[in-house]
Amino acid sequence: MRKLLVPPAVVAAVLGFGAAPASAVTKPVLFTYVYVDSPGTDNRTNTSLNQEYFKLTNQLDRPVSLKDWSVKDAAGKVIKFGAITLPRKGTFTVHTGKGTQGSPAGHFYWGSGNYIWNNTGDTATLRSPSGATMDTCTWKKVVTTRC
Ligand SMILES: [Ca+2]
Repeated sequence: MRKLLVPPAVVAAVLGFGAAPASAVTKPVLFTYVYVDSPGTDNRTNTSLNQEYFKLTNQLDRPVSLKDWSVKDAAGKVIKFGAITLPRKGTFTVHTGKGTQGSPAGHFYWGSGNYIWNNTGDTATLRSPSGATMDTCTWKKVVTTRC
């Protein structure tokens, strides 16, 4: 019986070698920044509360709905998002205090009357509607940093 010899290049093409890998984005939305310590005294004014915030960034090249996604701190305080959509590669800022959702554009408000993020250490956890952990950001000292 005659052997069918297949040139290596053909085998590679059939198996998909050399093609761009289908890169799965494991974290479509990330914590990119936390500001856990409001400037000045923690006097619980709304201005001070809103100077404590975090940022979420969409890694994808398409919009992502954050409806029913949630963020919680280590103590279990939770914010669940309503019908908001992160634009492609877009970033939202979520402030601790009160404000008009989406005003200015890209800014949202936890609506808390007290600080959420512990200055000396905490963990922010982002969850999808199914409860899957999508990202975390942990700090152990006062930080103004990227996650
Ligand atoms: Ca704080």
